[in-house]
Amino acid sequence: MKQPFLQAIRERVLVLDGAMGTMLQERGLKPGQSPEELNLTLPDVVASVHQDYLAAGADILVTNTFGGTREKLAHYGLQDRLVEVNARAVEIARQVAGDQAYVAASIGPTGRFVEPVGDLSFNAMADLFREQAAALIGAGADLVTLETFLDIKEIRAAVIAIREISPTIPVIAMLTFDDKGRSVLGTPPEAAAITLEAVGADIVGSNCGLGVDGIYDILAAMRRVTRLPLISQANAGLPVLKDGKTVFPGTPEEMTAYHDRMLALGVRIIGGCCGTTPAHIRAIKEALSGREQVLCPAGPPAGTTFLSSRSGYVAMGGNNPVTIIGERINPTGKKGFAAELRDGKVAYIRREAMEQVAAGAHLLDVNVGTPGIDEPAAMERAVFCVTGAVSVPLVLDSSSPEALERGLKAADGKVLVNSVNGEAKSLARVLPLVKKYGAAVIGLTLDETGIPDTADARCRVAEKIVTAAGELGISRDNIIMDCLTLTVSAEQKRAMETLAAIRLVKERLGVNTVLGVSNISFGLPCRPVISSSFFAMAMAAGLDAAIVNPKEQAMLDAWRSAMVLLNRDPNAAAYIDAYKGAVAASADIPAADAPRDIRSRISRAVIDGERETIIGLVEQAFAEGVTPLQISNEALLPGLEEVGRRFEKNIFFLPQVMLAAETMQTAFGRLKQEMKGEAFASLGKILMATVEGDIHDIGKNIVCTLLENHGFQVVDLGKNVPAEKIIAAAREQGVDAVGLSALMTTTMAEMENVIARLKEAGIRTFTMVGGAVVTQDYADRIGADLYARDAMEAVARIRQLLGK
Ligand code: HCB
Repeated sequence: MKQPFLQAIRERVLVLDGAMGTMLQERGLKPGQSPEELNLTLPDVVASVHQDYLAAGADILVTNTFGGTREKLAHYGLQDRLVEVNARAVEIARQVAGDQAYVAASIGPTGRFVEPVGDLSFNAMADLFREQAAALIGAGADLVTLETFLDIKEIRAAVIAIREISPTIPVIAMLTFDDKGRSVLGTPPEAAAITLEAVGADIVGSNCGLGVDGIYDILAAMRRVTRLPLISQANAGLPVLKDGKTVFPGTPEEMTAYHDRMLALGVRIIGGCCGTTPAHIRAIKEALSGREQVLCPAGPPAGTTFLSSRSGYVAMGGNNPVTIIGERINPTGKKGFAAELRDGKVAYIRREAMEQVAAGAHLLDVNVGTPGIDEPAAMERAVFCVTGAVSVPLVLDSSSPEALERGLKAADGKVLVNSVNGEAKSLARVLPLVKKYGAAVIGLTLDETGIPDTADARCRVAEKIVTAAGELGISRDNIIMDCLTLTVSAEQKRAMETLAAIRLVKERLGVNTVLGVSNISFGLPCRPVISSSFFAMAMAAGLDAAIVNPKEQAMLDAWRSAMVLLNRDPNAAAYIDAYKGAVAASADIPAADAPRDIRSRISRAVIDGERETIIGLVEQAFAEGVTPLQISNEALLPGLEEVGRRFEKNIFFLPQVMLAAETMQTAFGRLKQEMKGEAFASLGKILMATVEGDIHDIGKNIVCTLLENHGFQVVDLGKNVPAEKIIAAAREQGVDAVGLSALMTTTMAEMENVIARLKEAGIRTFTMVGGAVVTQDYADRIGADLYARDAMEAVARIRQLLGK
């Protein structure tokens, strides 16, 4: 009998096997064939790969089910055989493993993204994983391994789905990172580890994408925020192109070079990914034998509460600076915002999210509770909007469990739920959501009897919350206690009792604390004076987080000075940075340098991804006499260029770029209508396409519009267009020129292919190429007739070429 898996990795480092796909290709898997189908048609071939890895010393054999979700199997018409394909794979691995190795059920990404980045709902994504995991676990896998995920939201949905089926099966969760240390959708390793641990992964780490050195850096970053065992599954070095073939240059010996450092980091499973073979696995096994394998993951200090978003994270408690939670996304007392919520609009939310973060908020509270609305739907909209606009983690604030659950599904990372209280009903409804969706929770020290008068009684309510949470497996690090601020003008004696309660719950229960501060000054003149003083006193009493208006200068002043006085701002660096050269601060921080000129406002709207407001701004520009071309060249394009710059500097990530691109397209749709008014006789017929592999089409669309606008008939084949389709259309339509667009170095080569094939097919039409990375020199090299730097040049040069 084998030891339970999690116990085994506590005692020694296990070796996981190497690449499956390349091994199957060597044994006859043809390009375009489903690797998973071999579980049914050639089980012996699959078994022979497992045998080779077992013989090389692997302690864990990974099933041939990476593409075994319904979504992936459907590409090969195998969706109706899902249970068979997955269960058979477990049986094959089990037969080989016997008692010598564990069987890990592999699950890979679906190839789709979750809303709002993609078009699949959280529920639909979770269903895909639930179905595959049920087949794998039902067939007796010892553990599940989630590999090569690119999107934190997708892998989060996968872990949640698996935990619904089995709360106990060991789950490994791995993302792939690039050499800048981010996943494709912008998630750093720390945020990934925080989110995956929160939803119930037992082991976190990284596979694919990088060699051992790169994976080591990723795991070291994860170790800063988690104490979980880690896994390393590196490629055999970074791939290089040799004689037209991808080759992984890492030798077996190189794969073992980081072992000592990996072990010291608390890596408990080492395996291989692309390019690794049984020889690599044997080298890893040999290198491990005889080494000291003590379990020593240092990890973050106890008592730290971590929260995460898609692209960032926050550490709360301990010696970290007090966390500022922006309170402004709350319709209470804000008629305009409440009206927007009823109309399903999000402009206020986006603006407040950006302004509060710019003013210094580390987390944003999102409350959309107002009468007469569908609160769960509004919560989802708000979460999508805030996560698209800023990268701070969220606090979901609602008394409706339905709205909380919708928000928890919509979120990208580990959020803070606001709130649970000591009432039995609240504990029963809120805590299971916190556990299932991997959140932290604010506990309010009140119960059926109301808010207790004394600090001691509030602490007893806090204890009740901590105990109930503990019974569900929610740790103290994930409970932030709110000892409740009462209005000092009404109940003057109770302000100090709140501060006493903060000290008491921290001392007795070891949990972090939060306060909604502003309530203290209700009913008094010059509220910021009282609020900020109370805030400073609460921080001195040990407060870890505060829900405040970060745009209120007095609050930020109190926070910055308290951080110096409490020794949480080393060398007062942040304080000096904020106030150097400052004259006496006075009013609220103004809305971030609001641009006046309409062109700048349009640029700004593109950068901020304001799809709802962009049309209004374009209309205003028309009214001011700005021409469509000026709007395009002097407002929209500069905005998008800035987006590109921020993307390059890792300030923006793909979701923000996509939002900006959609905003740009929305505006351009309106410009196109405006330009259509000008009719010309057709000067010629031009076919336009973005080449295969490339989905950038904004530039190509602009070229199409300007060509149409200047009297050409345009046949627009769209983006990611295969060469055959371009050639067939050029032949059938008898076009005068074919214009190709490509924006990536990797897709430029496809333009050369298309031009060569047009020539081969005997189609004598002019060819034009363009797109950010293309140059005149490159155009000459691939035999294009002309190159255009921008859309105006495309029109001018086509006219010149065709003599029009
Ligand atoms: Co994209 N992206 N992107 N992206 N993206 C770029 C292009 C990078 C340069 C950003 C970077 O890394 N610095 C980079 C390419 C690097 C490279 O290879 N050198 C890049 C990457 C890597 C990627 C992904 C791989 C990211 C990822 O997933 N990790 C991915 C690609 C997926 C794929 O294509 N298979 C990706 C995705 C996206 C979207 C979807 C988020 C979005 C595109 C939305 C859409 O087009 N519908 C996007 C965007 C918007 C950009 C940036 C920010 C802007 C591109 C753009 O539209 N520019 C761009 C960064 C940048 O360029 N600063 C970034 C504005 C237009 C008007 O310029 O050059 O296309 P243009 O067109 C001009 C001109 O060239 C000429 O006229 C136009 C008008 O004046 N022209 C032609 C264009 N086509 C012509 C054809 C002709 O025949 C003649 C003239």
